[in-house]
Amino acid sequence: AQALEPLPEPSALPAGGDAPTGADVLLYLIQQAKQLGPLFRMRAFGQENVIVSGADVMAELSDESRFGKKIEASLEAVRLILKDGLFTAYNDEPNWRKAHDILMPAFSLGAMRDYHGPMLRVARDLLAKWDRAVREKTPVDVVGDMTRLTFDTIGLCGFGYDFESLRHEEPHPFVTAMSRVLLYVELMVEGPEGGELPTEQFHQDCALMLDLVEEVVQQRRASGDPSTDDLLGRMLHTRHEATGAPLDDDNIRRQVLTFLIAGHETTSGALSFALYYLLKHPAVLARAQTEVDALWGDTDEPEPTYNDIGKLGYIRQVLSESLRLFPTAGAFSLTPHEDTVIAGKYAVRKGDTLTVITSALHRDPVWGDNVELFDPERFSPERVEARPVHAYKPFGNGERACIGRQFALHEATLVLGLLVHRYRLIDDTDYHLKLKRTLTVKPTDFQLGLLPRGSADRRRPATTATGTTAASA
Ligand code: FDE
Repeated sequence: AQALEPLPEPSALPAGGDAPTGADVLLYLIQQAKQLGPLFRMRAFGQENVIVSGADVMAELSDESRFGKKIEASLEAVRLILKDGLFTAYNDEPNWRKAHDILMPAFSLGAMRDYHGPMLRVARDLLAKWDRAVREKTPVDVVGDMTRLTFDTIGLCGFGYDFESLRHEEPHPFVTAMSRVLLYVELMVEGPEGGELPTEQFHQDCALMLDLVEEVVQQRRASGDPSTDDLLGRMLHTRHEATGAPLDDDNIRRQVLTFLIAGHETTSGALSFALYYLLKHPAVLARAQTEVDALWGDTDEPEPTYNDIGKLGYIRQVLSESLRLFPTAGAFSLTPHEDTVIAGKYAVRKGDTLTVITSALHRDPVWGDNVELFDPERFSPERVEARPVHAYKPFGNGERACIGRQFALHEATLVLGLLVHRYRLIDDTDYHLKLKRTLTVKPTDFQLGLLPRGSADRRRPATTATGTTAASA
């Protein structure tokens, strides 16, 4: 057997000696991974993590007989509000299996057919809002509006509840409270800036969120609707097949909160990054537009069907590539079931936190020589086939992987398709990507100019800035 070695560690903290916080942590870890390799040890904020960024190591850690999800410090903090909801439940908490089994059918491909209509309704609210911006010649706030869109979508599809945030200027109070709660959670882990945690505010915000959830549940109960077509219906009216028990009321509240948070934060970030990359890569945008034009033709009122979404293969590649460079759920953590040795030479113990920095994994050398280059061709079917499957984990791993994956991809493909079909994207402000992180990572201060596309745009063969046709580029 190979001799054991200590894990590499960063030699010193970056300039200033302070541990980086917020979005800088991510950039710092991506940088360190490039220097220290696929595995290294990181001590910060009183915690010790093994940072994982190599595709080979990820393949090893994907073995669920040896490793499982770890609720590390930040998820432990999120548990203050989400308790034993799916995202934050411990693996051995009975409510995880129960809710997982009850809710899985609500995320099957078949279920997506039912969500398509409400998704389209919300997408049209977005188009109405952005058409107004076009008429008034004002730029749009991409992240704000993507957040409104994804929040309204999960509300309507999951719970039959219309938050109507796209129809209002102010962000929804739930979203405002939630952002502060996520910030608070981050401060709990990384240490409060002024020395004090805004605990009073935190409790108020949690109460506001739980009240709203209560209202959503009560409205459904009062309607007497016994259907099990959406998440809430399934939670209220199905029993766990294995045990015959339904979900209890407190757990239902935690699941609704979980879906409202998980269902919109990550998806809005993914859409925002995709728009950013489309804005900065005219040849890619032109090719995406060629794809939607071929499907929907020269009309301002396309009627996307459920089946159309499966035909938007290139738009889907754009999303996949955006999620490679900036997976919006930036990390997930695993722990070995028993003391063990990884990568043939590093000893790790049961309970240790092995944190996969997904954006660093997605820059492993298996991705080629130019890992920073945005190139949706990486996700052409042949190239996906040729790559080790565990090199790409934007939705986490194994049993605890994202239950909302198909939902998020259907929604995001539909919306991106509609947007590039309808608008030209104008970079008036020469936007430079700036990141913001609270639990998830997103662009920030991202203003986008829009012009309507007309028949002339749709007829013209798509050309790139350098004049080659996009389809052959
Ligand atoms: C989950 C998830 C994950 C894992 C985490 C850990 O492991 O820790 C991840 C990575 C994710 N997710 C990601 C994502 C991205 C996107 C875009 C999304 N995501 C979306 C969504 C939507 C919805 C509704 C969701 N999502 C949900 C969810 C849930 C519930 C969960 C948990 C699961 C379990 O069971 O655990 C998740 N997600 Fe996601």
